[in-house]
Amino acid sequence: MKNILTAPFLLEVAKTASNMYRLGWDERNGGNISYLLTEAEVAEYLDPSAVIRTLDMGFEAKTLAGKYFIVTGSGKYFKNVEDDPAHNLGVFRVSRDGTKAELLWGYCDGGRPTSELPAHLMSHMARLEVDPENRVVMHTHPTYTLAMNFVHELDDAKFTHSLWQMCTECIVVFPEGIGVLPWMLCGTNSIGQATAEKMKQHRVVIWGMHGVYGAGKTLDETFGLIETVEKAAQVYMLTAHLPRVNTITDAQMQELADFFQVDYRKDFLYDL
Ligand code: 2HA
Ligand code: ZN
Repeated sequence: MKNILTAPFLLEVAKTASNMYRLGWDERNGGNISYLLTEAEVAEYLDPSAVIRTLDMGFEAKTLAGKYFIVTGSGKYFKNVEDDPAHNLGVFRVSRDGTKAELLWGYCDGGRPTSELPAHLMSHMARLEVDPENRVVMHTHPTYTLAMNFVHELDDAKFTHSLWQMCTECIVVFPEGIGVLPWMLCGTNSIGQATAEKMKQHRVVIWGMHGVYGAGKTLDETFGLIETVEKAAQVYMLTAHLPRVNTITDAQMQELADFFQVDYRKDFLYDL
């Protein structure tokens, strides 16, 4: 069996965490990543029958039963993942009844998956319904997106419209718009359910005055999605207090969406 520390999926999660840390998005233990793995991928490195510990998840993820994930650990720092994957990451399978995590590797100081596991797995369930190729859910605290939460109305259409206006390519990158939740207590099943509900329509969900969730087929795609939202929020925050001289009009956004043939949220354009 191959050494899991050389597994491309592990190396990519670790590299992504470092990248996000260096962008200033994930202070201290902020942020978490979950990545759905195939059994074949896992079996190259681990014996799927060798369960180290079984952890109660506190919710039911029935449609994920038997599925494998690599997930950042609770209380762990993105800063440290790359140097010490075994303490900061874990690989587990969701039990047959969907309520437990069967740990195969990692969390080696007795740790457990992120406290945001409900939001992660519930989001995976919601996204898989819409896109069977979805494999990644990422939570992070990008600075400008967070800043914008304090000065902009927390409304799906209005928040999306403001972001679309800030970078020409935004409407092409996230044509379905973004979902926005009010401030809610994090680490709970309720915020998990609310996130998953928004994830039925959007790959990006803002947690009001907390951070953002992104979902996608690959780590690259998901990171790129959040990066685009954050870039737009940065431009918004750098210009919000200045007189607006030029703007990307709704007609121009419509032209972009038509040209790139994306199915955009038409009700998020015009007269907001
Ligand atoms: O796990 O970001 O939302 C650290 C967090 C909680
Ligand atoms: Zn958070």
